[in-house]
Amino acid sequence: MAKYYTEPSRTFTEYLLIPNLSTKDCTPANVSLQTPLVKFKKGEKPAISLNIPFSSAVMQAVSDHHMAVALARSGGISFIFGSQPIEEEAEMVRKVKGYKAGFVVSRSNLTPEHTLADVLDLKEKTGHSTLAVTDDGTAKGKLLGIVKGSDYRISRDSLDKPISQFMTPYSSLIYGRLGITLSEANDLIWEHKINCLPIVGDDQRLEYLVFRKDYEAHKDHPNELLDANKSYIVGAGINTRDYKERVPALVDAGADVLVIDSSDGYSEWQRDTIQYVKANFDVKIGAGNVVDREGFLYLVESGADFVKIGIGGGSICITREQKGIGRGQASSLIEVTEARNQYYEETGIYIPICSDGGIVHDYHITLALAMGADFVMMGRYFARFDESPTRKLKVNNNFVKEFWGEGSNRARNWERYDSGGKSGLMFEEGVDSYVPYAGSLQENLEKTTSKIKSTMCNCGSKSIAELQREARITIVSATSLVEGGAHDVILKESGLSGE
Ligand code: RVP
Repeated sequence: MAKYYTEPSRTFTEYLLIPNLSTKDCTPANVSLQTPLVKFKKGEKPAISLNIPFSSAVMQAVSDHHMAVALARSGGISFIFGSQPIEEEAEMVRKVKGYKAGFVVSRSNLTPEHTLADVLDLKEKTGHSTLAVTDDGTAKGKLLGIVKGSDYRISRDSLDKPISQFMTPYSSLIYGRLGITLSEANDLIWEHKINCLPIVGDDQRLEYLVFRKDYEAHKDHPNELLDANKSYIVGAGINTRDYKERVPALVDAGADVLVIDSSDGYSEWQRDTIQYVKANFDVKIGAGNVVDREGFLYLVESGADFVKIGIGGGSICITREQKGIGRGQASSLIEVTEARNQYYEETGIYIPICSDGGIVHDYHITLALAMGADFVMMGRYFARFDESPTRKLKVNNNFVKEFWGEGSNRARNWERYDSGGKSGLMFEEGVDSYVPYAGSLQENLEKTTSKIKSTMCNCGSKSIAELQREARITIVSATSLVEGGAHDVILKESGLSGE
């Protein structure tokens, strides 16, 4: 006979946190959101920790190299989507690893033979007013000069004037040598009152440009998630089909951590994939998704460095409707956390849990952490920002961004839903949708993290570990849910949105 669970499967909205005593030192400024990303032994430190408990979903509409840089800059991690050709995914990883905070590869380049008309044309296209002049017009060519707005006068100079006649030539340029630190570069920028410092390698090759404004931005990101070489940390999605080709390429590109991306991770395919990676590479690997104790322990015993929880709760996910599998995210987390804590007591090995999908309100993140998650993975949340890879459109007079599920016809990521049969997507498990455009990642993250910290202070917790230990959580009744929002008043239009 089938096993029946006595408790219904519940989700975040059905729970609330009850405040604990807030001591005077428990202020948002004293709250740390640092959290382990990968497993570690009692008394030791994890090889990788996040500075904020946020990861962006392994999705075409969410995690490309731009998102990865922006999120790592704020202290979290992106997992670059794996539903693309291997070389393209590896290239995105390479771009993140090659991105030096503050050092940018020049994106507007011309040769000395180009003309003022070409300069104006490129400026119009890119919006960059500083252009590098190289022998071959590429970002890594021999640097021959720089053109900035003050080098020409549109009213006087003829449009066919060659760049060689008005650029600031290499011999008069202030430049830095490759290997210089960002703060040394900044000193040169200040000393010489310039806005842009080219960084030059052997044979006068242009390597990077450092802009005054980027240095300021760098100082605004104290939480940056960097590896030992000061490159941003990045993750990448893999599947259980082509891992023998995909993993070597991703490791070679510099991926710090991999994750097997699957809607149902309780499978021998996942075990084989983890064991292959562990036997051949020194790279961390997370696995999932599972929703119960058995699935969790299976992946842990297979060697997973973290485990991802959640089936069917994603905003664009229709797996529950299509296949009738899944579980409320809160119930999954509560059961898996218990298994994780017991495993820790028995073995002294702590396995981080990632709560994936179904975060609708910011407070759901705090609840997920209180219920035992070490970090969350979000798709919809990040899809709304400038940094997500999709188009921003105006629909019914509102700005929106496109957002589609990996199981939708649009993404055709059949490997994620693969049950070992024929390759190809037989039916959809995700939808194609819009999400309201919400602006920049940094601004939104600041707002969300300040809410989390504030709630943690209410709960008397200065760290996520403390919150997991001390939180008191209650189920809410359907009637008290109504009382939780504004009620029995006539709402005025408000410009201040909740999220
Ligand atoms: P959400 O944050 O609620 O948008 O959920 C994102 C999660 O949804 C992903 O991390 C993934 O686990 C899941 N997903 C992605 N595509 C699909 C689908 O098409 N069904 N589901």
